[in-house]
Amino acid sequence: ERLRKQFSDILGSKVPEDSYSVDPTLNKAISLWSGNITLLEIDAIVNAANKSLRGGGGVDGAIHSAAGPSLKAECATLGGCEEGNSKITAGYRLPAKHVIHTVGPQGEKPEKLESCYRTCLQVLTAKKLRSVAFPCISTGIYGYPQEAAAHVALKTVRNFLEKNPGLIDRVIFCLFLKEDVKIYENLMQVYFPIE
Ligand code: AR6
Repeated sequence: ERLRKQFSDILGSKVPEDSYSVDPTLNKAISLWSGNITLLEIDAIVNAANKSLRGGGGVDGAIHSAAGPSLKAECATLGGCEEGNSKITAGYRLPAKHVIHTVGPQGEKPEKLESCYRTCLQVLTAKKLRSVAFPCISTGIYGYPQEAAAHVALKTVRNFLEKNPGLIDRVIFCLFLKEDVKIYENLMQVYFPIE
């Protein structure tokens, strides 16, 4: 209750119903980082793609240009991807070993966005990969409100890590925009509290 009070001072009415326990092991696995996701040397970076998996603008365009044409060639063999689902490829010229392509919802559809984060983590752990970086899926061209999307992202990652202990060493939230840095810094106190 004390934590809820503290959060509501910071967050106004947007305090989630669930309250999250302090868990230093989970906290150690989470990083916020601001910059270009294509620079990260990590097991997998997530691409905010579209159903065709044939490339596009935003982070999708940046990942395809940095990875080179072999990425498009592999994507073309995958038969597209449904909204809320995720498919993995190699990273080619990227420093990341793999790319997990996920298709976010257009507009505010929390169940679909949650499914993006969850299926990315499922694909990652199914391949025995241990580190991943997420961009803020759907919050650019697809128009999902940033703060609402951050709640979904943090909640889904927290729940997955709790249910699947020991499988993932690091989850990086890659925050390209200053507003997202602020939003995530605030919400970390809710989903990954330190005291
Ligand atoms: N590194 C990290 N984050 C980035 C980068 C980057 N290099 N570039 C942009 N972002 P968006 P969406 C951030 O629009 O909303 C494409 O055409 C950006 O600031 O890339 O899911 C696809 O093909 C924002 O915070 O993805 C789809 O058609 C976040 O990445 C459609 O856009 C997501 O913005 C998907 O739209």
